Amino acid sequence: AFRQHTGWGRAWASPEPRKSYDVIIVGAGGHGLATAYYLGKRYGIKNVAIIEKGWLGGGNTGRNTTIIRSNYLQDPSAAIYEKSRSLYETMSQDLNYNVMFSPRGVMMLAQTEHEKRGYLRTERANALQGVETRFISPAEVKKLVPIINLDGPRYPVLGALWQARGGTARHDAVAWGYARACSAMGMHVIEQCAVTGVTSENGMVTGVNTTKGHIGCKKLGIVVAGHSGALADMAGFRLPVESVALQALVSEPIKPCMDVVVMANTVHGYMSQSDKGEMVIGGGADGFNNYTQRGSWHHIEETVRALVETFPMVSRLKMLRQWGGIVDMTGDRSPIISKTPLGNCFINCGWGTGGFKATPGSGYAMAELVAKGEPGPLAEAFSMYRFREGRFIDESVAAGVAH
Ligand code: FAD
Ligand code: PYC
Repeated sequence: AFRQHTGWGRAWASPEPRKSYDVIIVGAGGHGLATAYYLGKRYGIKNVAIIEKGWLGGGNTGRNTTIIRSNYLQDPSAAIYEKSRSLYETMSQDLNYNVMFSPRGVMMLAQTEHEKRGYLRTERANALQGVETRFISPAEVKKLVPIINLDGPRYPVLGALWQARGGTARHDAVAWGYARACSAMGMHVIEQCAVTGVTSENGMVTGVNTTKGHIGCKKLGIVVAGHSGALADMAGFRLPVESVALQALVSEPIKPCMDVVVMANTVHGYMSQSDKGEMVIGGGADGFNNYTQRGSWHHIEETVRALVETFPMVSRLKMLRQWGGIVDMTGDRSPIISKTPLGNCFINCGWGTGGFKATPGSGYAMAELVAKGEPGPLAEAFSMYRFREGRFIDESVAAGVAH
């Protein structure tokens, strides 16, 4: 007789909110959950609520194309992205949850002389930073990616920046694994509860108004990606961040044909193959501010047209699904992990098109900031006040995705 699985417990509890907590984190995406996880694990702070307006991981965490790499140019970026990449290596063991980390290698194609010079510079910077990357020849590109067309009609492949230890992971599992670990530490993950206001007294945060009533806190962490501007507004300050849509699409599943990740940043397309066989594809971000989680039609067309030049086989594929997420873009394409003008209120945002790879490192650094009230070495360069002081961390090339 057919028997269903039985006895499967819930991975995380669904409690009603308490009157107050030591720490409230707004946003149960990967970054918010990772912050809570490290607050408990590294600082023993467990009287924590993570408040989510929708469902856990339903924001950009569950919408991204899962590329993990740390081949950035500037020292503070290389430090935090490399820390993050290394945390991915042990994440499944740390959380006892299979996040399917697949270090299959990531390559960024150089398709103009300018791009080639840029990647050679990054290769040398990475060598000094202890990040293993290598500029490889067109012949090596072809060996790693047999389906590529090196002589593209507009842009030939002149080589690539190759990070063998980069790769992908299962994005939902990252959120679910952290949520389970937080719940097991006694933290409250509160879904379907939107924060609608931030309350304060004498310049110090006292709590949040939510669709489930007021919830008090001693410290507040705002980790809401594309909605950071809205939350900052509630807390009484302005952020140098814009919100735009970034979209992705997947093809029908096909036989294994490409076992590395390829980004073609000049033509605005990138592609990997999922374990199911779908080709996972993305392009540039929309050029106008918006909060719709879908993206514009012309971007899909431009992305696929660009990829067809480099991967002619794409022209034979049927596309199955398309979706979008709202990404939070700073002017220097680097994140913000910062104190704010409101006392005991901290913000983590600005990861833009590239924060999935940063999830564990970001949580690690944000937890230190929230616990100690001051940034540690990984976060200190990423203060929001750098925009006032002109200390930009320019990563417009390494961000990869055109914006
Ligand atoms: P989110 O997962 O968006 O979490 C924020 C949460 O805050 C959301 O769940 C939201 O519902 C919640 N929230 C918002 N407002 C409120 C409120 N008022 N009250 C309560 N909760 C609220 N990065 C990479 O490194 N590699 C990639 O390959 C990659 N590809 C991408 C492809 C696409 C199509 C997109 C959209 C993004 C991509 N990114 C990629 C970027 C990456 O997804 C994000 O930078 C990262 O996931 C941000 O994580 P987060 O936890 O901060 O945000
Ligand atoms: O940051 O590597 C990245 C990325 C790839 C696709 C979207 N973001």
